[in-house]
Amino acid sequence: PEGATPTPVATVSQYACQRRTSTENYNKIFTDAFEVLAESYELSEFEGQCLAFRKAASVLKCLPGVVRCLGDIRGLPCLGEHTKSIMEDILQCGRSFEVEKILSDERYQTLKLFTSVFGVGPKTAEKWYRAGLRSFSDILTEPSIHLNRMQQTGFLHYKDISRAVSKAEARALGNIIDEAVHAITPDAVLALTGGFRRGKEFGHDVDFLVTTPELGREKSLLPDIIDRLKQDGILLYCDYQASTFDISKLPSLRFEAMDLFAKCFLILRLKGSKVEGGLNSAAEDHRGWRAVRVDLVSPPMDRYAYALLGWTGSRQFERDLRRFARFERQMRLDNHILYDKTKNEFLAATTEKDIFDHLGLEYIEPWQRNA
Ligand code: 8DG
Ligand code: MN
Ligand code: MN
Repeated sequence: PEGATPTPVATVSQYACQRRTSTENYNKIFTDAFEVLAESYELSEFEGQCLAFRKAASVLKCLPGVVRCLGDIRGLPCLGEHTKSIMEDILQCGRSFEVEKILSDERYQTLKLFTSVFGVGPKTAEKWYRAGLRSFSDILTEPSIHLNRMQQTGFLHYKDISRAVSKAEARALGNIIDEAVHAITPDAVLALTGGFRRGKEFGHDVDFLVTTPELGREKSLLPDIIDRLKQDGILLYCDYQASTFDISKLPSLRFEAMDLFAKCFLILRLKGSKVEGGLNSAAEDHRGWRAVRVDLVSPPMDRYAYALLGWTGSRQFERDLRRFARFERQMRLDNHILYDKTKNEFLAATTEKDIFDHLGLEYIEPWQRNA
């Protein structure tokens, strides 16, 4: 209201790694709108604008309540003129016309549909769109289109894979992986990572980190797990990438988001996943199983803390950890190492807390990393 004294807002950092962001998002109406804009810019390869909207959404996600007027966001970082005008529309009309225009755009709709298939990235989607294809049946009946194995699997299990994975299903998969790794090596170390480690109720996949205390022994771990899952008859798809990580070449490593550890992107057959309350889809009740995406990464034990921190996410949290290290500490952080450019040395860490300490950051619990 007119003349109201502005409420003092505790300073919110521009870095997600200096904010605590639980899974509770009071400003979904705004962050959903920003995500549409970010996706639209991403599909048009406007990286800067895409990132700007992702950053803005991330800032709103850490707020302890609903934004009711533009005054509520005064002083917050990462909210520019464009984001504010979108918020103003939503505050005034309950919706944003710019977002609605994107949502009804044929190109956006088609690219979103195509990239929702496992194995189809923005480039392939764009190529199909330019060829005049608009639907799955267009793609599947077009004789000139060759689908790779990943895309064939994506179409085959489309319904299952696009349905969210529940916490109960993640737990059931955890038990399956746990049994497999410990049958292979009793001293195996298994950790849940990704969104479920951050306390999310649903996810698009389930992410795990597996390793063993014996250095070098982890090299055969994923192939052995994959063999077991195959023998158990639950392996529907497997894309295994062997490690290209070489510690002796560390100083020349490029610092980037992708890591060099052994990993595999799987689709597993999960039996009897009953949702409490019995809200199973008819198809699942009929079959008694569903297909689920599972990611496994297997770093050597001395890289455990960095890998765990890197694979826990969220993506925005990871991005800002790296940005903070670089611009505020003259350090380089990635999934393998933390390097201090001033001291010219690699910093050792056995826990995530060690890494936060090196960076001079307060420890942020996994469930506070939903930036
Ligand atoms: P969701 O599955 O519930 O949708 O969310 P999520 O668990 O946060 O996302 P994710 O796509 O499964 O990624 C989890 C973390 O793993 C994320 O912080 C990024 C990180 N990650 C890497 N390397 C790779 C990689 O090569 N592929 C993928 N997909 N994720 C990677 O550090
Ligand atoms: Mn995940
Ligand atoms: Mn994943």
